[in-house]
Amino acid sequence: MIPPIDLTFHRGVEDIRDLPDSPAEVAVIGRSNVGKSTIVNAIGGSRKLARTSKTPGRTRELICFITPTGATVIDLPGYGYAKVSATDRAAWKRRLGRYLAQREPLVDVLLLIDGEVGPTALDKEVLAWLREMDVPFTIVATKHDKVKSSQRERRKRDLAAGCGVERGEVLWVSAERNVNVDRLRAHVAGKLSR
Ligand SMILES: Nc1nc2c(ncn2[C@@H]2O[C@H](COP(=O)(O)OP(=O)(O)OP(=O)(O)O)[C@@H](O)[C@H]2O)c(=O)[nH]1
Ligand SMILES: [Mg+2]
Repeated sequence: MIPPIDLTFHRGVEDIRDLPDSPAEVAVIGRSNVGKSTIVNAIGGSRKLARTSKTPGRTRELICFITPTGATVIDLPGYGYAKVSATDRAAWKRRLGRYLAQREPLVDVLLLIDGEVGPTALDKEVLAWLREMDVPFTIVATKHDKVKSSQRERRKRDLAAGCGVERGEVLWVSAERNVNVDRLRAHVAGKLSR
């Protein structure tokens, strides 16, 4: 078993200028309710690290977690929440664009795609954005446990195709059932130790 990454909550910030200096940073991005905070908890081996919720769209801050060496993991605000106003949506886009373009320590973005739902239009927009901006990213499909085993092969093929990547480039995880959490930890640990 790969041990959890030693993460502690640092702070939540509105402005990227308030993020700490860091030798390497991994950010977690994805639509509301996709399981970002749950993934941070799985990486860190504690259910209490990042707040998870049944009411999506609450977190507007960039939540920063830090390792003993000062490397950082960021839980970014979720997108695609229906009840968000157009103004808020525009503000989210501006802030995310700024973060991706300006955050120098950023070494990898984990783009979370709901395994049960597949990539939404907004997911594809974010993906196009990451590609355009040449930001390194890794696609993580969440909630593997929610996809019926009879449908998994097809779902894996469709999700990868929808994201325009090879099947092997998508890391399927279930935080709930501990599927591939080891692989995810190893992936993130590798990025943070650069
Ligand atoms: N079945 C299952 N449920 C999961 C899994 N991961 C997360 N969930 C559930 O999905 C819901 C949302 O999880 P969060 O981690 O709060 O999602 P989030 O992306 O941080 O959401 P926002 O912060 O609102 O953007 C919670 O009820 C979780 O328990 C999983 O692997 N399997
Ligand atoms: Mg969250």
